Amino acid sequence: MNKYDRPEWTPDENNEAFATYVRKEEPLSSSMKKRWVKRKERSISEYVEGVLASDRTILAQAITLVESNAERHMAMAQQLLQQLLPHTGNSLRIGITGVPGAGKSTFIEAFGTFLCERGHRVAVLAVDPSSSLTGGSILGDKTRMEQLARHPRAFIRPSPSGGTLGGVHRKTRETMLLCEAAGYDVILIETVGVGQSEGMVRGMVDFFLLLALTGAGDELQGMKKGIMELVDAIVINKADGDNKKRAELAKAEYNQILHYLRHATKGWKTKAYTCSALLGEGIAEIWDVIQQFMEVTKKSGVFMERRRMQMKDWLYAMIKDYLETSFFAHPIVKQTLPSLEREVMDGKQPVTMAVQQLIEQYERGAR
Ligand SMILES: Nc1nc2c(ncn2[C@@H]2O[C@H](COP(=O)(O)OP(=O)(O)O)[C@@H](O)[C@H]2O)c(=O)[nH]1
Ligand SMILES: [Mg+2]
Repeated sequence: MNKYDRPEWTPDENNEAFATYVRKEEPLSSSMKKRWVKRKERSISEYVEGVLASDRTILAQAITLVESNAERHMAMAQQLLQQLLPHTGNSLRIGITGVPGAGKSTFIEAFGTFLCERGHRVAVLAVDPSSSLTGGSILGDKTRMEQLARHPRAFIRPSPSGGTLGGVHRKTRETMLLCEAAGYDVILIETVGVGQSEGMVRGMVDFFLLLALTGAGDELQGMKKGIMELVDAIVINKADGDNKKRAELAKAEYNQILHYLRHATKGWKTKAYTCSALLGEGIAEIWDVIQQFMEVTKKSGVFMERRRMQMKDWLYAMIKDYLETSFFAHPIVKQTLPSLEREVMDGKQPVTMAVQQLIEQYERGAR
């Protein structure tokens, strides 16, 4: 011990006759530190007020709450959503899909910035059903939307990871509602996983856009017709430099095929367009198309009807998800299923009978 660490009048050694001694400061143990640093938890009303006041820090924390898989947080998040619900729904929800490398992030950067500059407030979310494996997707992306991320009117949130009860789907929808309550009037949702998230995103947006590339011939062959029937516009990106002519050709090809396909939205003809997300060309035209779409579908009632159906679908999806989770977690199912599975695989029991047997046991146990 250094002589400056203690008063001169203390004895050299600690001893019983002397009740106090000066102890050298010890570093905080990690558990102490955790307790020290842990933020005081916000109350629901603090969240509500913060989100409604468009406080970005509180909005981000509210989203974290919604994304949490902890039961206590889920209960809080639901109370929060309940209170915010009257302030939601006032945005235009746009989904953007396309193969990796099509330029989705670059497009969102250009389109989002364009909208911010016109006075809109833009929230960007990503849906990636595989993100629990790969980790935050937008941030791991090559294109990081640096310009948009710095814009005071924009809010970017990477993809949540799965977990129980609706996982990614529920979290993205609820995050969207929080952003709306915070005053973001355009929500852009980028799909990241290929081929698994299109249906999910279609189920939560008003306008769905497919970014495509030239070399359409091959791509068209490989592209599932199904996706083309889900979208409200096909935008051939990278229409710049040498690629410009080919993009125009691809546009014509797509338009020809679209002619024979079912349209995703009643009363709206899905068409192909070109743009260069990199140069910002064609972006304003796409915004015009989306505004036309809004006008047409709001007038015809298709817009509101879709939103109502989306809520209904969401309800049923959540019920199914809940039942599935609770079924497979039930002790009787957990106990019986492995042997039943073997019997079915070995051909000793027909599948239907095995299912019936399992359900009967489960229902008896659940009663
Ligand atoms: N020439 C050109 N390149 C582009 C354009 N849009 C995106 N890219 C490039 O294509 C690559 C993939 O873009 P990214 O936005 O990350 O695609 P994502 O995987 O669909 O999100 C990047 O290197 C971009 O710079 C465009 O309009 N023109
Ligand atoms: Mg991307």
